[in-house]
Amino acid sequence: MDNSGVKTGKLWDIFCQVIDNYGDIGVGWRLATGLAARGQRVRLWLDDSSALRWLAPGGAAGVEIRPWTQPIDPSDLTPGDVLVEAFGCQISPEFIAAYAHKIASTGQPCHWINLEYLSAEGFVERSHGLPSPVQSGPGAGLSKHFFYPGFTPTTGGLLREGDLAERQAQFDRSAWLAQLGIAFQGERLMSLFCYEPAALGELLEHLATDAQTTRLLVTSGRSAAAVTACVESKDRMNPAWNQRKKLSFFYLPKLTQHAFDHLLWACDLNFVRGEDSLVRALWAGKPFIWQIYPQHDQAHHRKLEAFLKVLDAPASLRIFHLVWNGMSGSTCANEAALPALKSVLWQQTVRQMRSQLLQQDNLVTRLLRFVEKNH
Ligand code: TRH
Repeated sequence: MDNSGVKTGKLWDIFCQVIDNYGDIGVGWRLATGLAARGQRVRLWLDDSSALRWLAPGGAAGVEIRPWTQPIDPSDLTPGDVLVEAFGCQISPEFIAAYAHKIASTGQPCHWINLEYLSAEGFVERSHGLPSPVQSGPGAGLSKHFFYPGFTPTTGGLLREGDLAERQAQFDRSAWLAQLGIAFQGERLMSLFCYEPAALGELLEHLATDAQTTRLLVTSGRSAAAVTACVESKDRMNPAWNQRKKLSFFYLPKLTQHAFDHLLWACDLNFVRGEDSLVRALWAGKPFIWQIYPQHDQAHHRKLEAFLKVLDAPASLRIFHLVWNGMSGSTCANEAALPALKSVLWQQTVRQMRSQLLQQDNLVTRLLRFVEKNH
């Protein structure tokens, strides 16, 4: 047994489909390694594992990556003890059939977890842990259970490694920046991980005319493309927009998940997006702005409001989030100036939420306990 009172050594099959961006694989990988660090054996089934080449090039002991082919190779139809379907993916029917057969023939309990997206909305507490009987298909008669990550003790919690505080305490900012080739001279550092925020142009404009010098560390992919497009357009329309060189850019390579943490720890303010980097920004304890993953039906508006409430965001932080997420109808320069003006207040807010969250068990502990308790 480990210190959660949980028996060790179950074999987990985590199924994860990469839709777009890096969130699904990022969370799937973190969950897999978190379980492995707690003595579990994990097979992570991925339809596209290519992002792991840069996100986690070294792999991890106890985690085996399996290609999720359609159909699954018959020789791979050997289910373990726990089945996790991440983010509403549909586990292949042949694998479910093999799992149902194993349960029927060995009498092992059914541990079938439906891992949902992170949200601060009220339904999460109500829905977390509920059973969902399977009515049809090869799993008919079995029951899945919803597992909702969340920010309160009655949800599934947040992913957080056991050695995070230790790593953070040992982090050497200057050495890390130097290793990346960033000639740091005391300027304000901001990281940028975003989609295509409408207020990006205004923010750059403000930073270019601010009294303080800023270096923007731009992550690769969509963020870099958005910044490049913005800068090109400004250079065309008003070549003198950054004449005083108050704003400079450093375009980052793709970072490992470990190094992505270092980026957030190194900066004075972080722009993050999606799901996993939001959680990492919370653990970093630095002021941050979150661009939520946009949904067609605008469901992300409610989701963002719910998070801002849980964060107990002061008005300035709330306003900037609305602007950054295109929800205020305004991108005026005054609002774009807020990150520079309010960072102390924002830091206090983030620190407060962080210290509350650190008192709660992490997601892996809760999941292990949930699996043991439910059967
Ligand atoms: O990439 P994302 O926008 O992922 C999104 C969201 O998770 C969203 O909820 C989901 O529905 C959608 O994908 C399909 O943002 P997120 O969640 O922060 O994931 C990014 C991951 O990539 C995170 O684990 C950090 C990691 N990362 C690195 O490891 N190195 C890097 O250089 C960068 C830029 C990111």
